[in-house]
Amino acid sequence: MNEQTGLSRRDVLKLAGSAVLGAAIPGVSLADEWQFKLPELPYAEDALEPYIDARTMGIHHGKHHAGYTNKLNAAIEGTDLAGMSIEDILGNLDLAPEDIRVTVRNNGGGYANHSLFWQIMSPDGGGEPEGDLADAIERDFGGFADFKTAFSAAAGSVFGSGWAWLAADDGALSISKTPNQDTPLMNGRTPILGIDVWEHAYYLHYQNRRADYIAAFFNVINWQRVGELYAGA
Ligand code: MN3
Repeated sequence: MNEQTGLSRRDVLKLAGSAVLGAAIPGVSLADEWQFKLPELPYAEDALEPYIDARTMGIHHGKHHAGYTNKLNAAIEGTDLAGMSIEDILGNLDLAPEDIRVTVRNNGGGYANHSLFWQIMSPDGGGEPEGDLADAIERDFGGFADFKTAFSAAAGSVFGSGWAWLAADDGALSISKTPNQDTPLMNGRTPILGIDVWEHAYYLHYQNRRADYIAAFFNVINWQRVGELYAGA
C-alpha cells in the first residue's frame, strides 16, 4: 500500500492501464498520438533577458504558442491531416478541407513558426555564424554585415503582424517576410531563422520600438542551431 495515496501497487497498475488516467488529464487521451505537442522552452523564461523579458517569453510560449497548438489540433481532429507532419500540412494546404483551411493555415503556421523560434534563440547566442552557413551568407548577401542590414530591414518593414525569414532552397539562401503566421514552408522553402514581429513578441518591453527589439534579437540568435538547420535543409 502506498502511504500517500492509499493505493496498492496493483491498483496503480490497473489505473495506469485504463483510459481513466488519460481522461482525467484535460487534453490528454490514450489515442492522441497524432496531436501536435507544445514543445518545452529549451531554456528558462528569463534566460534571454535583458534582450527578451521573462514575462513576454512566458505569455508568448505558454499562451500564444499553446493556443496555436490547441486550435490546430482541434481543427484537424478526425480529418486526413491528423497524423501528417506539420511540414507536409503547410506545404500542401490545398489538401486541407476548405472549411478548416484558413484555421489550419493560421494555427499550423503559428505552431511551426514558434517551434522554430525558440530553437534559434539561446542565452549563449549572438555573434556570427561559422562554417558552411557563413560561407553561404558571404556568397548570397556579400557578408554578414550586409545580411544583418537586409534582414533587419525586412523585419522592420513588415506591416502589421508577421515574420521575417532566412530560408534555404537547395542550399541557396533568401530573406523574405510573411504576413500573419505564414511561413516559407508554404512555398517549399525551409526556414532556418525567423523573427516574430507580432507586437505580442516585444510590446511589453519595447512598446512601439520594434527596431530596438530587432537589434536586440541579434544578441540571442543561436547561430549553431541555425547552421544545423542549414546543413539539414
Ligand atoms: Mn508570436
